[in-house]
Amino acid sequence: MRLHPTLIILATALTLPLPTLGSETDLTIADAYVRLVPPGTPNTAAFMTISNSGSSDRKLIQAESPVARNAELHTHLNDQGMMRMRQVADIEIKAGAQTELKPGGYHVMLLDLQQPLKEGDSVALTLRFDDGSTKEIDAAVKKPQTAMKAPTPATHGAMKY
Ligand SMILES: [Cu+2]
Repeated sequence: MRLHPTLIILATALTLPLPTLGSETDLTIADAYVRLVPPGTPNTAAFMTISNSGSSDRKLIQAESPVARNAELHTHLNDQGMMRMRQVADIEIKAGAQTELKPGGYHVMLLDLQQPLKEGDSVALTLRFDDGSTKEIDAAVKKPQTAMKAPTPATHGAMKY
């Protein structure tokens, strides 16, 4: 029996593995939370663990949230014993590794809060990565970790922008 060439091509195409749908599925976000701050505090920060199961390095390049007028990517630097925040262009998540955003390190800074946040509230965050993919997550508002070793509790609030 002779198969029509078109049928052969069709049959071959059907047996090919499905194309991978971008690298969006390579990234997973866990333990996302937003630090509870006293009412009237203009800014807060979001923390999370980002895991990259893919084979190429990824970068978090942008964040936004409806609760804040602006969101920035920040890190903390130890400047002669003083922990200072600095804006960074991106936060890298190496292939096969994970990057923790945590107090005293990387964080998503939420600037100019549009509403007071209560413990247990859920804050929507949109995270944008360098491959063009985005992740929508919900972060619970939580009290600051007692393990946080900031030199003064007011470090975040006292920062000037
Ligand atoms: Cu910050």
